[in-house]
Amino acid sequence: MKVFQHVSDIGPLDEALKEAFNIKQDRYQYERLGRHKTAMLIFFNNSLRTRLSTQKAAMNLGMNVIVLDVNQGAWKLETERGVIMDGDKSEHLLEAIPVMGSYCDIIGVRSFARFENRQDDYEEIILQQFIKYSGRPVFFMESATVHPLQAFADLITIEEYKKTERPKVVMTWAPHPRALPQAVPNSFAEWMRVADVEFVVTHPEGYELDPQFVGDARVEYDQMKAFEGADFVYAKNWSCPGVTLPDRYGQVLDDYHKWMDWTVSDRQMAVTNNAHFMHCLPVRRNMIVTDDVIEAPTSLVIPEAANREISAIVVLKKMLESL
Ligand code: AN0
Ligand code: CP
Repeated sequence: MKVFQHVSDIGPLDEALKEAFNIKQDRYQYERLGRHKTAMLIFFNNSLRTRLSTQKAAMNLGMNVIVLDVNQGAWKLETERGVIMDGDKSEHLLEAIPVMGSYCDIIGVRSFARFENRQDDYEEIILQQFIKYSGRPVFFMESATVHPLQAFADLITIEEYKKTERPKVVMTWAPHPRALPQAVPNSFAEWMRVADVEFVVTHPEGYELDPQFVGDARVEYDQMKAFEGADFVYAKNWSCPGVTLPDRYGQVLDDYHKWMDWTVSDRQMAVTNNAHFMHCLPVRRNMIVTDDVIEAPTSLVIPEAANREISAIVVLKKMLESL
């Protein structure tokens, strides 16, 4: 595997899941595979889970790991070609990327949407440059539009906790005071459409996700109706994807106070099939979800985060095998 961006990159999902559960039995069984190989994890944005779980995964595979926080100690990077660099940026990505590539064998990059220009974000201009100029396999650790390590961990978690062959999985938008990316819901939708689940998305009007991810998944604008009989509730806020409202791309459409009845609480959970609650974290309590729901025994947020180590091992293993 040379790029890990889309669900299709990992191959058949049943085989990827089998590999994940095999690794879960003994997460150190491939500790010789990564000997004398270096993983470089590059962060343009903050992280807790991705940073720790991916680092741990690489160490489990016997790799050396280098973590770079671009905004803490590295030179400020220009990303656009043709710019006269007379501002605060001391170095260009076009030099920095091959230099970083020369010190490692596999590169992971976190670079969120900038919300300046929808086309730039959706064309993944930063990650595409890493793919083109690093000379290394590149995996996405949340880019402008996708977060596949998260979606894979979510799928592993659903597979572990499902009580029926084909569970109903509801992804619900929830209120948030600041504009958040669409990467998590995009990838979750993309992966759920391939997985063997009944998938429903619910959000207020204006938050329609890009069709390349959500496809023809059922969209239900009535949140309570969407929750009926759900086996898993996956909450996430996202800003306007600019699909039905192109001028509002990356914005919070309304004062969040108006949408507080979308906060996942016992009221909505009561109409589900005793659903498990999921969220990728970090989560703002009593905005996205109430204390009671996230603390309930049916909440999966901690095992879900723990599965990030497993999804990262599967992905790094596949990349190591392709070197
Ligand atoms: C990010 C997001 O919503 O995409 C990261 C989630 C994994 N969340 C925040 O920036 C709070
Ligand atoms: N879920 C997730 O990716 O968390 P971090 O932003 O802390 O890495």
